[in-house]
This record gives sequence, C-alpha cells and structure tokens, in this order.
Amino acid sequence: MRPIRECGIETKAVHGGEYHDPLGAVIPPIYQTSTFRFRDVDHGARLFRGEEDGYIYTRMRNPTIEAMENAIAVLEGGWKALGCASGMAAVHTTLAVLMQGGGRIVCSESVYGATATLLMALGPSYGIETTFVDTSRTEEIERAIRQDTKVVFIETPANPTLVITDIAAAADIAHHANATLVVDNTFMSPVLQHPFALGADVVIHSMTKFLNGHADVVGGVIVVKTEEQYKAFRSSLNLLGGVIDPFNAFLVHRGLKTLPLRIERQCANAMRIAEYLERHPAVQWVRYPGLRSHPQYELNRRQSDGPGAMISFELKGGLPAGKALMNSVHLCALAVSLGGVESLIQHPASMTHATMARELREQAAITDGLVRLSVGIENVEDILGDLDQGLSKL
Ligand code: LCS
Repeated sequence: MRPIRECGIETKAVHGGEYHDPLGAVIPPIYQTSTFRFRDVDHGARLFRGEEDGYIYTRMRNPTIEAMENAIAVLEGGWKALGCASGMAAVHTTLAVLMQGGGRIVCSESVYGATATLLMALGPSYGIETTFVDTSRTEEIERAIRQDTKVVFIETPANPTLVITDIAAAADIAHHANATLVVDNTFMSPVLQHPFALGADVVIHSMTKFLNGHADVVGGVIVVKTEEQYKAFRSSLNLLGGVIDPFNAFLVHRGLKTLPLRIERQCANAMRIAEYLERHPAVQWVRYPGLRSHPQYELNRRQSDGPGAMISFELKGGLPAGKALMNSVHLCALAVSLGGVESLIQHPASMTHATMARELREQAAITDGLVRLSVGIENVEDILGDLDQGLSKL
C-alpha cells in the first residue's frame, strides 16, 4: 500500500489517524482518564524528563486525542496537529505563541467576530496592535506591514463575507517581512484547500464546523509544519491549558471519516442554492465562490478544490426582508455555527459579528442586511423548497 500521506483525501480521512491498539480495536478507544499510572517512581521521573515515551496526564498527552490529531495532520499535510478546546482556544494559543513580547498583527478585516474582538479588546493588554485590512487586496497587506509585524492572519474565504485572499501571495509578503502566515482554514476544510502547499506556516480550524460536522462538539485545532514549531506550540498549550477532551476528540475523529463525502454533497447543494438565489427577483446580491459573479471566482478555482458550503446574500428589502425570511424558514435552522450536516441560517450583524466594533463591520462590508447560510447535506429540493416558501411570503 502507498504511504498514507500519498493516498487520496478520502483514504486519509478514514485511515489518517492510524492507531495500533493492543487488543486490535479498529477504532481508538476513548481513554476517558485524566491521568496514567506509573510503574514506579523512576518510570514517572523518566517520563517527565522525556527519557522514555509514554503517557502522563491528559492535558499533556492522551491516546484518543493523539489519534484525532494525527488524522488532521495527515489531512492538512502538516507535521503534527494540536487539539484545542475550541476554535477560539486555537486562535488564542496561536497568538500567545507567535506574539510573545507583543508586536503587530495584520489581519483580514472580515474575520469571525470573536477573533476580531479578541484582537481589539484583549490584544492591547498583551502589547498586540492589530491592523485590519482587506487581505484580498494583497497590496493592502504589504502597505500595512511594519518593522514590528510578527503575524499575518487571514481567514479565507472570510466569515461572513466570503472574500477570498490569495494565500501564496500573502505568504510571500509575510515571509519577506520575516512574519508568520496563519491561515484560518475553517470555511474550506482540508478537503478543499491546502494552505501549507501555498506557503502558510500555521493552519487553524474551528473543528466545531466541517471537521466534526455534526453540531455536537466545540473544538479547535492548530496544525504546524515543523517539529520545532510543534515543540513550541505543545509546551505553550500545556501551560495555557485549552486542550480538547478525549470524548470530544473521539467524536471529531469519527466525523472526519465522512468529511470528503459530506463536503462533496454540501458543495453540490450550495451551488444549486446559490444559483437559485442569484436568479430570484427578491435577492439583491449573492456571494458564493462557485458563482462567476464572485469577485475572486478565478482565484478560488486556482487555490482550492471547490466552492464550499457557505453562502452570503442580501435581499432587496434589506434587513426587514432578511429577518422575515429567517423567521419563516423551517428546515434551515435559525442558529449560528456552520459546516454541519444540517442547514443553518443566521444574521451576522446581530449574531456572530455582534461584538465586532461597528466601524470594523462597516469597513469589512458586513452589512446589516447580510444573511449567512450554511448548506447541509439534506435533499437539495427540500432546502430550495424551504427557502422558496420563505421568500414567497415577502
Ligand atoms: N474561526 C472561524 C472562521 C469561525 O467561524 C469560528 C467560529 C471560530 C474560528 C471560533 O471557533 P469556536 O471557538 O466557535 O469553535 N464561528 C462561528 C460562527 O460563524 N458561528 O458560530 C461560531
């Protein structure tokens, strides 16, 4: 058999977290234990000194978590992955490692609301200054870089505007300035986009979304490229403490196995829905990377393997019409989060991006009328029927 890292993405998703169980269990058991027994005092001391391989304490290492981390590292093409308690724990840990001693971050202006709020509200107390720019215009990244810039942080496609940044160009600019490029790959998943192959240094995900895919786990992950990075991130995560627990790691690992299948169906459904919305007379505009009307349609075709399952749109009737639609759909649940098997609809300005400063929301074109749809794996006719009955009531 080919080495797992040379196999197709579907094989990586099923077998990437290779785990050798002493009893032959096909699926890694849930090691729901906080601590591991030492054989004797010298054994414990050797483990703590790193002279012998083994498990000590679940905040440091746990076999169930490791199996899930290995699967994600293989999918992303990274050296190793670090499971975190949430996507925000992954963002925070990444910044804590890369921004030690303070400095500047150049960040996409359209990012998940809590990421923006973390940088704006807590950043300055850690000596971190953030410049938010439209990273889809790479010249804006270049212009924002200063002597003290340590990190370029991009979300692409961005939450919720679906603006797309050229990852390879952002990597060139960051590296020229000796800065680290961090890519939040949540919206594409490792099935559709491979930031390491395009020059990224660190890739993060909210595993709450596509990776787990079943809306029953909150989790995050940091994927790194080198052993040196891994050691730095692992020791900081151990100290900061935001690790995932074994049961949630088990659920994410289970979800990963169907990730390529889910993504395939979600992309196909989303394409049909985006085309339907674009034709609908009540719709003002639609933003979906698979539509030719998307400003970075060609770039997305170049740097990813598909358009994803997220659609943003605004109705001609603006916010009141958007509210009426969101209140009248049944199959599409009115709920935040995204990437799962069920379709979800929400209003970023008053929900996911409500804590983001209004000026930044306006700068990033997160308009009051913008509605965000995460397309699930239901029968597409049923989703279309649900949206159609809602739009017909306007
Ligand atoms: N990065 C992105 C791109 C996200 O969309 C989110 C959450 C996070 C990081 C944080 O992950 P968490 O801590 O929630 O696991 N985005 C959400 C959203 O759009 N709706 O609800 C959560």
